[in-house]
Amino acid sequence: MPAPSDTPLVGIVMGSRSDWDTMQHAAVKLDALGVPHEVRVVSAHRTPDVLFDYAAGAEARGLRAIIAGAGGAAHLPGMLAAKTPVPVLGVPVQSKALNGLDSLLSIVQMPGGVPVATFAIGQAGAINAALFAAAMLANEQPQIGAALAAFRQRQTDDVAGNDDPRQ
Ligand code: RP5
Repeated sequence: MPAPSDTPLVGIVMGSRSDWDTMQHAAVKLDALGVPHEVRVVSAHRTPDVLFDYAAGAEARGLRAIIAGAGGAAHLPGMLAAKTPVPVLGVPVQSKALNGLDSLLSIVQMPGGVPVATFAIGQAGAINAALFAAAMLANEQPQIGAALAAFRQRQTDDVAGNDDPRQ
């Protein structure tokens, strides 16, 4: 069993600080599951060179997945996927103008050959991207697999133990 390490295995990136309200939910979930991760603002449009540098170094730094959140013309996940072999999990941030439909379509409609695994708009997508990243790591990192299994069991028990909505 590999020793737990603080070296980030997952990168959480977002197009703007304003995306943190959504993306913090991914960080909270990774923290809860004991998945070492880092968090950065990387804008496809305002700091494109930073995006390219981040993508270029991601694999060599040991990142096993990148959770990328962006809103509106949400090009960050797709451009990362174009520049790194590390799997990119895209989170459409709920935009003010179009409620995140613009974000969703910008992220999900990738051309064949450059995949981005796209999650739900907003908080649910951020949480599920973190759970998915943990699942990707579970086989090789048994402590992460155990934390994920325990979370799923708690979730099941919570629902099963509160099955009368009147109470
Ligand atoms: C995108 O534009 C960001 O991902 C963010 O969701 C959106 C708005 O950014 P701000 O104008 O709030 O910085 O690039």
